[in-house]
Amino acid sequence: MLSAQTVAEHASQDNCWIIIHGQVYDITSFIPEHPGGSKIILKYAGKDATEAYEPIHPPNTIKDNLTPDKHLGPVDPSTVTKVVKVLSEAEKQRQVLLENRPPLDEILNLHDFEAVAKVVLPPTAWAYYSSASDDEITIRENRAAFQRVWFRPRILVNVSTIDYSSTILGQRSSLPVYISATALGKLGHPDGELNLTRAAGKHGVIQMIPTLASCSFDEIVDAAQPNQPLFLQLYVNRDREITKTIRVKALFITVDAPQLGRREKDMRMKFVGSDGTAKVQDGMSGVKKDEGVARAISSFIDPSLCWDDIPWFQTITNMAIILKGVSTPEDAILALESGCQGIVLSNHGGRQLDTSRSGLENLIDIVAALKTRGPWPNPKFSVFVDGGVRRGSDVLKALALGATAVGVGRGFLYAFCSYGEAGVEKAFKILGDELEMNMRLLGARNLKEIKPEMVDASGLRSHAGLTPTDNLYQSTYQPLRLAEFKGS
Ligand code: 173
Repeated sequence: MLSAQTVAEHASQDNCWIIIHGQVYDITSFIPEHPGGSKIILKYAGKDATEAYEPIHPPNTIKDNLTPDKHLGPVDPSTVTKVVKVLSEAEKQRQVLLENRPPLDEILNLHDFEAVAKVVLPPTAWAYYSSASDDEITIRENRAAFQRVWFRPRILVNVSTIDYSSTILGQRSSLPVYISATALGKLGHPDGELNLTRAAGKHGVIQMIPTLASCSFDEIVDAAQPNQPLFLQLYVNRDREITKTIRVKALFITVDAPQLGRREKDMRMKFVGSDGTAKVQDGMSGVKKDEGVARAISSFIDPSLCWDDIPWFQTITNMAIILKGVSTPEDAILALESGCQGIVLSNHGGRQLDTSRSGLENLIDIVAALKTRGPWPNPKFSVFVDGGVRRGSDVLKALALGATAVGVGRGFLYAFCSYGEAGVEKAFKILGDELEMNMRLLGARNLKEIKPEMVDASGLRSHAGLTPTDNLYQSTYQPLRLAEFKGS
């Protein structure tokens, strides 16, 4: 077994070993390729890098990027001295804020979690999670769209008992909501995605495991209750063989991200040091400036994925196949005709094609098109919506317009970043309470009684007057000057 002292002897650019999770790796040849730049790796040359590595790398990143001969075996734990991390002033302040966050009792809605997360998250985590592409118009439209749909409540219905439980892809769910995949949970909380798994297991909610979870697939499955259903998000890997090894109930294939969108909040973090001040730009560090956390780890995504590949997926799995990221009736019909079991109307939380429409708006055309091609609702074809869902009333609007269920990503992510598993449980409770009250006020006792007539979506297509402020443009634009008068 290697001793930590031996590892420490390999601490230079042309001879560099590091320790991650008790294993020693020779990363010398990988240094120039490291998407985060060479400087950051060299900081850990000859040392244990686990703590810095873990939150921003999915579990097998190092193994997948090095040939087996670079894996030098375990380090003798008795030789490793724990490095005491020196906290920056900004980090100390953040930890004080985290300790002093409002008690969970004071959280009244899902927006509150986001407000707390914004304060308590490390800046890189907040930037990665909250960022959306380009001018961030679609992310704002996702919220705005719900606000352009109005209720038409029915009165004098006996609403003493309300039941908002649902069945999603054949699985019982206590809410008409599932947890949508969001990557890199450990950036925001040491237990990462397990917070969601555990809370979901307790409350009968279904979690979609992200391809790029911080926790391994096995860790998540082990944290689940014996019969807890799980869905799986799939980014199709360039190496299709890897895809085969994964097994779950329903496969949500991401189809809106052949290349990741530019999330500029995330990208700019490369220019900020851990103390919040500007990083020295020496031009030599090898940092790819066009990549934030997300793009840096996205090179495995296969941009050649196309409709012709769907039959192949159908041969390797009996799971339901759902296409995540459909926006048009044309593609919805193709998905139906190619034998998929459903679609998610999603714009990837506004993180992909900016100024694409909201899933809620697309739902209208897509439901109309699907009605021409079979029974409606179609028990064999589910239509999910995600993006901007924060309230029980949002959920009801989507259901009224024909959605089978809705996905919530950031809403639950911010809940666990701020309060761990208890936060997620609270988020479920809030959504349940909001659903119950709104269904009572709407005159619907169960989800079947939520009808299209209960909403007025006539304004949904109108984007007039709702153009979001173009922040970047407005702060750089210089107004034209008027003609100058002599002597004035
Ligand atoms: O939205 C994302 O950030 C995302 O889907 C992703 C994809 C690849 C790597 C990391 C994140």
